[in-house]
Amino acid sequence: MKADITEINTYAKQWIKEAGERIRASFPKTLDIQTKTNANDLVTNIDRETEQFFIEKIKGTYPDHRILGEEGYGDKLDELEGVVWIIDPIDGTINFIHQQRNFAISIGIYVDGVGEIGFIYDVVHDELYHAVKGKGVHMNEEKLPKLKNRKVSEAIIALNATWITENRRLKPELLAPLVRAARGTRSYGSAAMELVYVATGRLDAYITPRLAPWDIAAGILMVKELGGVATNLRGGPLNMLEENSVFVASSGLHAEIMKAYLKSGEW
Ligand code: 2AM
Ligand code: CA
Ligand code: CA
Ligand code: CA
Repeated sequence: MKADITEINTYAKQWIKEAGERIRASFPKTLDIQTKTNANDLVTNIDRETEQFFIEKIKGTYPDHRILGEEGYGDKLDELEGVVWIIDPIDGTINFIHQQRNFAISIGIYVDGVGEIGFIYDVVHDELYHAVKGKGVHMNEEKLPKLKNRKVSEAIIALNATWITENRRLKPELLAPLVRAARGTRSYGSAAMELVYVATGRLDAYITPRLAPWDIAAGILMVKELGGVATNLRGGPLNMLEENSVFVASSGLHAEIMKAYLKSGEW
């Protein structure tokens, strides 16, 4: 069976807009918030309901498609054959709870392990970022230009300071020279939005030691489609079946940071 990418794309867009409408409609209501692995690892009824909404739609239309979703209502996968929807129903749950902004729905659609379609929906701003392999990236109807290459000295780099404390996954002694050399650092608390910001040029790079496939499945397609590079911190490929460290930037900046700051491989 050959996947009809155009049809899948049309349905996905319709469903993600509908899911966004439901999330916006939930704002006045009280959230049911629960913890997962620790006191700061939160999930709400809206995360769960949104994932279940997508699963019902996908399974109802495409019973043979499989789903990898953060909240666990999808399938258990150990390979990526066929059509796989990689879904984060709300990326940036803490922001969703505390700020009602800086969160997004993220969906990557992979066929036999190859990323074909990526959607990241900034629900609050009604901004739908949409990549189709070989056809570029759009924000709503507007086509995004290719990434600009900036030097480290002119770059804004997304980095979360938590990672220098938590098991020192980003070693301060390795990171400090890069932080010092860059124009600035930022942290937004939503990997999907940080990847979108790299795609739009609001950020020049994003470095983080641990993300799940649903955090990055859509966003890395956008960055790559615009000429950027997405690897792990060692410069190797990203695996959509396990957690990865992630380093994303325009190609020149990626090479410069890899060579001058991440080269030691002590990550
Ligand atoms: P979430 O909001 O969907 O949980 C916060 O800096 C970013 O890291 C968010 O994209 C968040 O996604 C993600 N995140 C939170 N907990 C994580 C974990 N245990 N492993 C990997 N990514 C995580
Ligand atoms: Ca989560
Ligand atoms: Ca996430
Ligand atoms: Ca999530």
